[in-house]
Amino acid sequence: QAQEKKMIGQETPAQKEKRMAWWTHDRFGMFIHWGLYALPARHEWVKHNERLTNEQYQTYFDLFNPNQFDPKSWAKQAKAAGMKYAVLTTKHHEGFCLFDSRYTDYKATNTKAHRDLVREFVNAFRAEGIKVGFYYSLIDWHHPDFTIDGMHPQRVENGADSTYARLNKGRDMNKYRQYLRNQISELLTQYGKIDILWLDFSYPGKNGKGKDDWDAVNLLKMIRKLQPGIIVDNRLNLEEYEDGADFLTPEQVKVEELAQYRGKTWETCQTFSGSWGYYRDENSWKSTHQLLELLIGSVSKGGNLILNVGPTARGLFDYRAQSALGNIGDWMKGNSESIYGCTYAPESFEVPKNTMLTYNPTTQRLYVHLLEYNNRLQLPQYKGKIKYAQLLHDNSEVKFTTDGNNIILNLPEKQPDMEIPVVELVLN
Ligand code: H79
Repeated sequence: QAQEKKMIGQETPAQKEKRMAWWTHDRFGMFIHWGLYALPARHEWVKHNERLTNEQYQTYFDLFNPNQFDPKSWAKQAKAAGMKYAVLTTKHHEGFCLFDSRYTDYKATNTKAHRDLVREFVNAFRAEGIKVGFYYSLIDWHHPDFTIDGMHPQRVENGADSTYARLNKGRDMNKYRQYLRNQISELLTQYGKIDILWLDFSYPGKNGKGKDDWDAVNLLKMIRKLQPGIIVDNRLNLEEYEDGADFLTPEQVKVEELAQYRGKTWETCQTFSGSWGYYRDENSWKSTHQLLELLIGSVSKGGNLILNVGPTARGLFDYRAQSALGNIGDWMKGNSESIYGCTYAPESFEVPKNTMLTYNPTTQRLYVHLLEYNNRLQLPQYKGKIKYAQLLHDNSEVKFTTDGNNIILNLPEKQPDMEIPVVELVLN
């Protein structure tokens, strides 16, 4: 039954489960996309989208001055929102390094920041008991050896092979591969224990890049050797290997589409407003209800959610992000038991109308999330399966009656002051 796939290392499934136990339990993390793109404040792909040259982009390097950078405040906000791990962009596609790399001058220490921003992030989040992860872009639109491909800011639309060959004269991917290795090695040796490595991303095919361009097998071997406990995403293009990735990464996928990942190990990454970097004029901010649906929906399908913040160029979380995080925290304060350690419900429990279910296999509690409030909630075919019911946030009893094979919950007339109330069911 189990598909035979090649192996890079020799970890057993049981060993992998143990290595990933904290991550699977914790369910909820913070993504942080911060870089020079916070200055133009119109998408982290601005260099690509507007085909900016290195020279044009240099303005942002020269003016980068995050004089309100306070990672302790970031960490406190993440913790208050109930997030258990955080992943920071140490370098995004633009190539700018937030850390003090020996292998480039294109780094935060050479800007008005004059500091290793990655080190301060690591220290601040660790101090709050939050696990730390590094996002590192495989793509690099600044490095002189990274070849111009179909996604590069200097790409040519429908360019012939000969055109690309001419454009790439003098660029040497061997050197870039070594740079990649060197920098990842720095990140995994100079900052203590790193819990997650989030590499982004492969786009194999014509005018693309994939595993051979990164020397991905050897890169992953090095990563595992330097940090044996680390958890690595699936964007190295090593799909042909059983152990080429630790988790799948559905990006900005709708809640309804998460069902397809059931039974796999995955984390969906989501944004507040669409872009990942700070985007001043974006008007598509999700409501608290939508954000909570993403969190609950992920757990109800057996996965994690990593929710992104794009700090401003000065180093602050934008007020809209602060307020969204606060609202999530308000909900988590009363209801986090339906998130941590939870997964999808056993098949024998039908999902009641306008609800999402999560289940804690250890305590055997079933959680019914009331997306649209109705004080008489029907639990179809639940007769005989339930011992007791209560609201999760205040442990107040919810009485119920039977109607054929169904259970009817008699919830309070008026919705409790809670964005999405949760009923906790003690099972028979
Ligand atoms: O780092 C974040 C994104 O920048 C990166 N991965 C997450 C974690 C990523 N976003 N999208 N993609 C990778 C896939 C590429 C999408 C594109 Fe486009 C569509 C590139 C060009 C068109 C999105 C829309 C980016 C620019 C316009």
